Order: sequence, then structure tokens, then C-alpha cells
Amino acid sequence: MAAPKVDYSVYLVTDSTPAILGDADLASVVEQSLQGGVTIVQYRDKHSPRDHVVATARKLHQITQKYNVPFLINDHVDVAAEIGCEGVHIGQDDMAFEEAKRLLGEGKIIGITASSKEEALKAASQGATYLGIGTVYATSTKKDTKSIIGPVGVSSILAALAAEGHGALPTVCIGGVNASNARDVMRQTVSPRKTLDGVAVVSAIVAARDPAAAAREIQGAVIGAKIPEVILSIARKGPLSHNMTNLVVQNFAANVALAIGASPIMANYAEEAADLAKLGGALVVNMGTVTPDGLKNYVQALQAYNAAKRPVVFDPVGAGATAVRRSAVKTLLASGHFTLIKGNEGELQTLHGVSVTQHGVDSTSTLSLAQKARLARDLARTHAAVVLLTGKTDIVSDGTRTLRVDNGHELLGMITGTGCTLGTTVSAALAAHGHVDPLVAAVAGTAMFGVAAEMAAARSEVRGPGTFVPAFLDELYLIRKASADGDMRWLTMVK
Ligand code: 3NM
Ligand code: MG
Repeated sequence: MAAPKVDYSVYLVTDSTPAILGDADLASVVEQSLQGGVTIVQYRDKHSPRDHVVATARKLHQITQKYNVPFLINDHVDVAAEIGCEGVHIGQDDMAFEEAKRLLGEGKIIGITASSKEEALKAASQGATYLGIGTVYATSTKKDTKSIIGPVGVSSILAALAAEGHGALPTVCIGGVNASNARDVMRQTVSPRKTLDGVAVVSAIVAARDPAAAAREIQGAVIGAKIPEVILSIARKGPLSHNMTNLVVQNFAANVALAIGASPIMANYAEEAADLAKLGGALVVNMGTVTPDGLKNYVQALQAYNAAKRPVVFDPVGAGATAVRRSAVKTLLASGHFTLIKGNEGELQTLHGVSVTQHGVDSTSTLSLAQKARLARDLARTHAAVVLLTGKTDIVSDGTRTLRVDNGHELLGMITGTGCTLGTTVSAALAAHGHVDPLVAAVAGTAMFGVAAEMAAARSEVRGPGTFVPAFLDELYLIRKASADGDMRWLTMVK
């Protein structure tokens, strides 16, 4: 069996010194940070005696195991071997890679620090599992840091790795990274060839008053920087977006799919679904104009895409509005698995079993942001799906990670089908990138859509909904094109 894929996005390195940890309890800080979304933990302790290191490592490992997060030990390869944790991190002055590998055996993570292209390429060719690249910014946490290389230095190391065939080697950067600059360092090092997988931090989490909140904020910054990868992947693969959608939006949805570089097909006859599912795309089931015959077709198509292991987006339009729709939702959720469920507050409350009065299919909002985040997270867990709760602020959750996207424009609410075409956009993102990370795919599709709306609305020729539509299609297309040309300036608009 292949080793489970490691998520390096929010990499916590611990520090037990009073200057950083203060009088907090390390185990409690680690646990809080895991609740906030830390994805990998390295126990780093340069001062304690060995028996203390062993005892602390065991205790922390028990905690990370509860969260299914890998636990690494800095330097003490023998301790890692003794407690059987997931691996180690070694610096340039520590044990040699081959020796560590021999001590740990197969299947363990061995990360290496690299401060230059030479060190990075050597570690990569030796077989390091990942690289910690630094020191990116000045830090007082580590006294003997070599050189401050900045985001430019990180970029040049990433470029060298990509050029030498190590484009797939995971990388994080380290040194002075915190919740405020994580977004900058990630964005400044984004390239079409190789992007950091995450950031490693010590004081930004260990010394934080609220380690969970710090971890959450860093998570958002890192995921935001992965958006271009998804946009580029849609453009490169041109995936099929198979829409079984309502009569009102078919034309618009097809145009949106084309603008972002996907290949639309509006096919409502489910006999075709098994063939279409083999083409590497994704399905959108939008029940905006549900009929008995339509429902049968949705079920058959859903099952065909499930059988082909291809993504399916569910858009339960007006879910709570009528008895027919409530029953259709039940039938669909019981008939197969949806990769992503997208809806406004009322629709998703209906799915969650809350009875809400919906007037027509338009959205109204009564929940606070925190309540919405909880609703999205709970639904995601119930249906093992990514949930996209749309509204002024969009919320995306996979049950573990919950993020907000604050892009969009009120003109989106003045033309028909923008909710439905967001479903189409996200389906293309899932088709292209869902196998890597469906949450990132959903965030990327949502952000691209919202930013395009803002850019369109800001155009001088746009004076209302009528002029907005063509400008919006243009901006979707221009974002795709700029990204393909390596111009990521639009990313600064992602909120
Ligand atoms: N390694 P903070 S910098 C452990 O450059 C470590 O290799 C570094 O701490 C390197 O996030 C560093 O508090 C400390 O700045 C990073
Ligand atoms: Mg070391």
C-alpha cells in the first residue's frame, strides 16, 4: 500500500524554551494547534536530556495520532526509531541522510534543511522526503541561522529543483514566518513550475496567545497560494464539465466553462453518463428545474460518475422550497456520493435537516459567520464531502479545514445563474485538481469566480447587469490567460 499523502501546508516546529513557550504546557499548545489545522508536527528540543526527549516525544506522538497528523523528531533519529514515529528532520550539520535512513528503515519521512541550491539539490538526489528551505526571514528563535535568503532565495531554490527534475519534491520554508507574512511568502514564491507546499513555523504558533487561531490563519494563507495551480491545471487539462442543469442557465454555464478553459457538455439524458464519465471530467447535478424524469436521470448519472470515481457536484437549488424538492434531495443523497455540495444557507440548512421557509430559490441569510462555518463543517462530515456555502462570504469546508472566501460583487446577484455557474466552475476545478485536494480545488474555483466579478464590476464600461455579463466572461478568461503567462497579480485580490 502506498504511504498516505502527507499534507505539509501548516508545519509546526515546537520549541520548549521559556523565551518561546513561556509557561505554557507544550502538549496543550500542540493539541490546540492541531485543532486549528496544523497538518504536521516536528518536535524540536535542543537542550533537554535524552530521557526527557523520549518521554515528551511519546506524549506528543499520542496527541498527533488522534488527529492523524505525522509526528517527526528533530535530530534525535535514535529516539524516532525507538518510539516508532513517522520520521525525522535533520539539518546540514546533523546525522548523514544515509545513516538516518538505515536507522529508521523504510517508509519513514526524512526531511532535510536546505539554505542553498546546492544543499537542496544534494538532499533531493539523496532521496529526502521533503525539504525545509530557509532561513526565509530573520528570526530570533534559532540563534545559529546561516543566511537570510528571503522569498527571492526560496524561489530560486524552487526553480533549481524544478529544473533538475525534482518538481514533485515537497517543500516548506522556515524562519520568521507568521500569520501576517505567510500569505506574502507563499504568493511571492508561486510559480507555474513549482510552488511551496506549506510553511514551517515555531514562534508564530508556539508563542501565540491562541495557537488554534494562528494555525487557522496560516492555513488560509497557504491554501490561497495554491489557487493558481488549480487554475493552470484546468487550463492545461481542459476537463469536461458535464452539466445536468436547469433550463435557465444552460447557455451561461457553458460559456463560463469555456472561459475558464473547461469543456462543457449540457447532457440531461443519463444513458450517456457512463460514457461521459470515462472522459476524465466532472458532473454537476443542479436540480433547479427538477422533474420526475429529471430526477431519475440525475440518480443514474450520479451512479455512473461514482462508478467511474469521477467528481460530482450537487447543487440542491431551492432545496427547502417545496415538498418535491425536499424529497428529491433525500433521494439524491441516498443514491450515491457527492464530492462537493454547494448551496446557500437555506438550502444547506434543509440538507442538514433544519426546517426553513424558503421563498422561491433566492437566498436569504440569518446565520452568523460562525454558525455558517459550523453548518458547513457538520454537513461536510455527514456526507464526507466538501461543502461550499455561498453568500456574501463564501465558506468552504471539508469537515477538517474550514475557510472563508470574501470575493464577489453584488452584480452577481442581479443576473440569473451565477450560483449555478459557480457550480460549473468548481466542477472543472475538481475535475482538474480534486485528486490532489478537493478543498483547494473548491477554494480556487470560488476565488477565481469572485475575483472575476470584482474586476468586471470595476470596468468603466460596466454600468449594470447587462454590461456585467460579457465583462465577467472576459475577466474569467483573462485570469486564466494571465496565470498561464505566469502573471499572478490577480491573486492579490483574493480575500
Ligand atoms: N530552522 P520561527 S529557522 C528551526 O533556517 C528553524 O533552518 C531554521 O522559528 C532554518 O518560526 C528556524 O519562530 C526557527 O521564526 C524558525
Ligand atoms: Mg538540526
